[in-house]
Amino acid sequence: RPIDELTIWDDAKAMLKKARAEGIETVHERLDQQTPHCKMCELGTSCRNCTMGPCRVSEKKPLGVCGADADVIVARNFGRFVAGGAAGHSDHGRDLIEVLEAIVEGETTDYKITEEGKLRTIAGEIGIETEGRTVKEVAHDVMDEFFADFGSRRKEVSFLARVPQKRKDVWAKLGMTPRGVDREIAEMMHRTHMGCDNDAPNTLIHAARTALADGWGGSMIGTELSDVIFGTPTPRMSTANLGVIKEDQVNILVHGHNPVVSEMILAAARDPQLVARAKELGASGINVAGLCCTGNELLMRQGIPMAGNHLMTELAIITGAVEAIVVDYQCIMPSLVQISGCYHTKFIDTANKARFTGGIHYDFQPATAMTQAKEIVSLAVEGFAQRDKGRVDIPCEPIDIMTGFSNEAVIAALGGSLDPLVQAIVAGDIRGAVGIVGCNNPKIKQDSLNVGLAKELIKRDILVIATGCVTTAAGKAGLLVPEAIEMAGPGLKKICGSLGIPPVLHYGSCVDNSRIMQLCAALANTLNVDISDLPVGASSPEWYSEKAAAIGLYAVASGIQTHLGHPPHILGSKTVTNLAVAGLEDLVGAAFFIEPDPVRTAEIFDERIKAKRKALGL
Ligand code: BF8
Ligand code: SF4
Repeated sequence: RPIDELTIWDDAKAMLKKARAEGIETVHERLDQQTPHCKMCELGTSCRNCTMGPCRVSEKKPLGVCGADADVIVARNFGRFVAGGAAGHSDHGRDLIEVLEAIVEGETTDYKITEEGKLRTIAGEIGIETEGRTVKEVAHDVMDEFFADFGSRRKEVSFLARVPQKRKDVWAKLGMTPRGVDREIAEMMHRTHMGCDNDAPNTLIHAARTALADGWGGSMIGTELSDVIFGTPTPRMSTANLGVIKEDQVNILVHGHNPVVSEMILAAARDPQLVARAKELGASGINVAGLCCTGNELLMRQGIPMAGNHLMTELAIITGAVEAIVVDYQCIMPSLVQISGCYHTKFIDTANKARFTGGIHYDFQPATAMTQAKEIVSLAVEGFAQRDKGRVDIPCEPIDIMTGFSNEAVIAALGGSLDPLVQAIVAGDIRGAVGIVGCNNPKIKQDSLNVGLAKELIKRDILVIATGCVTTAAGKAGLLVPEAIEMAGPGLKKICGSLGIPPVLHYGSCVDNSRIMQLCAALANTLNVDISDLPVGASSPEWYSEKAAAIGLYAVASGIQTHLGHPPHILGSKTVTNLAVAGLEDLVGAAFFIEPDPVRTAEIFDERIKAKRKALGL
């Protein structure tokens, strides 16, 4: 396909041209090789769950060897897909509990409890005594409580304390209340074994329960403990696009999701000895820039620059100016090892659960984190001498962005409570809000929908909250700076203008979608309504991953209408598809809608927001 059809960005186009000139294959060429995809897999009607199969069901052959029909097979496949996403987020959350454990047990001094106040607030919310107790005592109990949230012995995960009672009643009635994070994921694997849950709607209810265990369990724990350990984000300025890579510096890209590794890399990169060594080798300093969600984590808390989102990860290396790419887990294309091999770039993986053949491996542990981080940064610094200056091409100047909108920061900006936001919604200056979240997908022109939808919504006085890979897209489009109010409708322009904030707020990584859930729950509690009564929506226009499916499903199950730019692999079952796009509305007060056009998507959100406002008497 011609490069102009692949992306809306000039920096991406320049690097795709360079890749083609240098004979380097990217995600786009590999997609072309894989197209057309298997139709059965696209429809979700192929099953490999046992060795009586694999089976592919169709009108001609409607049953698998065991007798499973298309509904059962599609529901099982989708259930496992969601479980994969919930597992990713939640295992990330568990890693934060383990870091907290290492702090409490005195195994590490590299990590600390930075936000004692937040730790005590969380403890109070989940029923842990804080009065007259030391921070370590409280942290110990929080750690135990969160570890227990992953197990089997609970009626509900701890953070359900945040959920409006009306919503909890909906879940209880449907058997959708998430009990333990690992339990729901394991039960999904059990249910989808041959000969278990052979009733598609029943499987989907459990898929929703699994997703809720992610959104209100694993992800929420991940976000909250990251704040406790690394600090609650506050508004700050930074920059984005490939221009953040610096020709005269040692460039280290952090990629993946968990701040546990990337925070330490950033701290090590500020070590005076390493900086001095970089200077000895002719660099002016050490530059740490972010990719994807671990980039978002560091951007929110430390203001590091963002080199790019999912489809920029290969292209960042192709600048030829990256000494090292340091990864933890999730969304790291294995092709990055191959592309690093075409340059002097060192590919360094840091998690035993996410190793890459051909990468340099560190078994990163809390007890040795800073020592390991310094070794990694040192590898990058020494690599500067091997850079081939003739192959360096940094295609643009960076663009300014504003970041750091945690709920705490928003409430502080509003003067201490959500009331001014509620008043702005009541007055109609802010008609509603939509979270645009998730990924890039090479099947879609990169960021065309992410940016297109954000622009259409703010025009209509609908506040946009961005997380994950949508962040860099919104940033590059100039939407994450206060001046972007010029692209917004009059009400949003007035409110954001008076607060000095952009009409698109960066709320963090994908795990941080839990911040949006918490905000919705707080708004619903303030108004004494259910989340499904709020004039809000969610969208993942260019999603690709299992995690995005889990996020979409927990949003819907929490009562938030959710848009997807393209369908998951469920269209082979009418029962499953109808449930997803309609039936769920009756059950949980929200459903998915699939729409590839951003203008039409904004219209659909607009209609829904109008109806919700009317029902609230606004
Ligand atoms: O968790 S948005 S491509 S990086 S899955 Fe991945 Fe999608 Fe990016 Fe973050 Ni989220
Ligand atoms: Fe085929 Fe049933 Fe086995 Fe799936 S579980 S592979 S449909 S026999």
